[in-house]
Amino acid sequence: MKTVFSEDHLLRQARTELYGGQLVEPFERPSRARYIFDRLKAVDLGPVLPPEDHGMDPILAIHDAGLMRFLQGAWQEWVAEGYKGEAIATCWPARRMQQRCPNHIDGKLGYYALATETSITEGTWGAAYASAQVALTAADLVLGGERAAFALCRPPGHHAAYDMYGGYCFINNAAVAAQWMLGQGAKRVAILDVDFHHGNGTQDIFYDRDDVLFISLHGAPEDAFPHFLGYADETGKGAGEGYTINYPMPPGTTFATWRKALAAALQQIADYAPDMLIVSLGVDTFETDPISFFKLTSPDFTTYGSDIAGLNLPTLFVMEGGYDIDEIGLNTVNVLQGFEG
Ligand code: Q9C
Ligand code: ZN
Repeated sequence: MKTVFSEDHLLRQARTELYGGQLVEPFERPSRARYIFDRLKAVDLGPVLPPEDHGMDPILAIHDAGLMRFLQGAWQEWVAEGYKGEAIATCWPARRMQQRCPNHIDGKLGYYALATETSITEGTWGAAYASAQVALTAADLVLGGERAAFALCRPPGHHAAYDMYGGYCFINNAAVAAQWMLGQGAKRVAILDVDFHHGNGTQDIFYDRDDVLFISLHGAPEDAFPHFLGYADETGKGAGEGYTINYPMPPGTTFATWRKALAAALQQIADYAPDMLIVSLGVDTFETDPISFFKLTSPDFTTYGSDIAGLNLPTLFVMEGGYDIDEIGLNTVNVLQGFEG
């Protein structure tokens, strides 16, 4: 399997994440990508290619132009205000307040952020842009006839909604790739989100559409981030009714339970008969992930990679989360190797 990867992920080197009332070293850190890259090389998964620049148009086909402009300028505005730390939202347009974008950087951060753990830093936009180009270039490989490709994206994307960033995500790489596939001739695309967290951004983007089926397996919102989306009764709206499917699962969920949800999801994808499959691949379902509560073991990742291959669909894997960094390479590449059989 070919991988697409950009060193520009290194532009995102945040020093702080707001966690447990403290500013800690972010869980989403540059070494994640290096460990995955090292494992790909160690098992000789296949060639690693740089991204080709597809420009802004495929990104603006998914995201609000205001959000993209904001992400490009936020750091400069923050510094100009004289602030010393990294840019973090501190106030929100909460219930019964105006949904209008203010001028002040503090107001803009609150307007566009969906959570406060994710700081914006000097290189954040450059890394997010490169990550989206990685997904687009890997999508081209699948469009060009490859059985599968791996977009080693960093930063991740599935929490980024039409006009919101957060949960370590700025541009929804999987959604950008799906829309690109549709523009290049695919009639229907399925997105299977196996990251521990609900893919709220991807769901939001395609909620009223029937040309993208979105299925997510995740920690139940009662107990897990993003807390305000991902319930089983969210099934799409309008033309999209029935084309969003959620499998929320409780703390302690083991592979046996998780795999039953996956089997149901795979059947629903087969029934939908898409031209292509995108897997939002987060390995934070691992038993020792520091911020998650599922109990998958390293061999389980191989097993479910093989399950996904059973669909026999052209498949694009897009990297999302996974924070047990010592094992992130093994677990991620296990999925890809399991898929290849
Ligand atoms: N107590 C991704 O995996 N904070 N994002 C969780 C846990 C945010 C995860 C706090 C986690 C975001 C792409
Ligand atoms: Zn996650």
